[in-house]
Amino acid sequence: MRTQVAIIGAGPSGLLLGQLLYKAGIDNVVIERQSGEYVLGRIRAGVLEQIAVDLMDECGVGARMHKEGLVHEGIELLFKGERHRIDFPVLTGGKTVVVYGQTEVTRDLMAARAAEGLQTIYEVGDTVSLHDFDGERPRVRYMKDGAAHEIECDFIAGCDGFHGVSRASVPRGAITEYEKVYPFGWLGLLADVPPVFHELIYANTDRGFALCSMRSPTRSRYYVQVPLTDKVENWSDDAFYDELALRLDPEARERLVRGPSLEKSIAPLRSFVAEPMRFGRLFLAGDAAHIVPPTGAKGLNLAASDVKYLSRGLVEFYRDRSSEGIDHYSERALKRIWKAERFSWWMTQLLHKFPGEGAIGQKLQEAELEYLVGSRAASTALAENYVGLPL
Ligand code: RFL
Ligand code: PHB
Repeated sequence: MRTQVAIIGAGPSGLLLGQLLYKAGIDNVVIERQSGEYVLGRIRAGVLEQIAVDLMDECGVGARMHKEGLVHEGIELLFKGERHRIDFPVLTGGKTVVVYGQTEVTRDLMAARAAEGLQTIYEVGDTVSLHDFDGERPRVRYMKDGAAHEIECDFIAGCDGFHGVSRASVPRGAITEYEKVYPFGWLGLLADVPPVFHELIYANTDRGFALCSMRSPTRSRYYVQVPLTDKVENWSDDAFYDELALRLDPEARERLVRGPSLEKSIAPLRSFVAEPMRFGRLFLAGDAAHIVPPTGAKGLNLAASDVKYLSRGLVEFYRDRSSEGIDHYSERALKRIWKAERFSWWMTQLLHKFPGEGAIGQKLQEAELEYLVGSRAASTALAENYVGLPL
């Protein structure tokens, strides 16, 4: 088989890239390890920056997002038992975010891909291998239903997430990795109950961090910080709600509606960047190149901005015969990535309980939070990062 761009991974990065390239007349094939249903079953991000919203529109898949997505004009910070609102439009000149689940983003992109008859090869397991991307004719090999296949292409886009094969295929000496692993995780629960509040609540408490998020007016997504040693099997739904309630203010606690979990899982927290993001004719995008702790809601949004830069570069290559865009892809993307890494790290260290930091750690966080909500300059810094820095 031959295509122009072989895309590894059918997560948001790979599907967004495929759709943007298709719109520009660039042929592409997506190769995914899992089944489509499996990909849709992973409950992840919930908050879209305007850049991600615009990209969905550019892909021609924005209709349902505009109908069902919830425009949010602020978040609440809860500390010392009280909530304080950060108003995005007031602080950022009118900007907002949209609450629309990654599952729905993925579903809309998969549907568009299927409707256009574009090729997605699912369920290839761990059989993908990348070849000759240091030359002009890269190839991707994989096994499907017991048969070996090869795709010849002009470029490979590694959109296969943190544990994917693309980054791992780069010679060790050609890549520098920066990593920080946090000493706790997030236990998340999804349930068909109305959210405790119409905006997201980020809570700093002496029992640890909690987040009240949502997917719709009838579906809630809640998280509590847990030790890395905790096992999800040992957290009953009741135990989860009991712990969440202890981390909320009295009003929110009062309004907390309990319901059976549709999904419950523990995610580790990590900051990670691999530099550069290009090796010959292989490009990395999204979680394949970088991870942020979810506290700043930046992971999916960074995937979107990577794809925006990369698709632009590839379109320029084919349409204008210019390699300027792809030559600067890594450098341009990394500038934005490092800013989001910084913001996500900062939100994480501000809101979580760090083992060993003790009472002074808690007091220092509370002092910073008080400064944050009391200073327009500090609130603005949070708001402009949360809604997304310009491209
Ligand atoms: P993905 O979504 O991991 O998709 C990669 C795809 O590649 C496939 N794959 C392979 N395919 C072929 N061959 C191989 N060898 C392969 N290896 C892997 C995988 O099966 C998968 O389908 O990466 P992508 O597309 O770059 O998207 C990144 C986002 O998923 C991620 O950044 C966000 O989910 C992060 N994130 C959040 N981001 C936000 O912007 N806002 C949020 O509110 C937010 N909340 C979150 C989050 C992530 C979380 N977890 C669980 C990590 C909340 C959580 C709890
Ligand atoms: C979510 O709804 O899953 C979510 C929202 C905000 C975050 C992280 C996760 O910062």
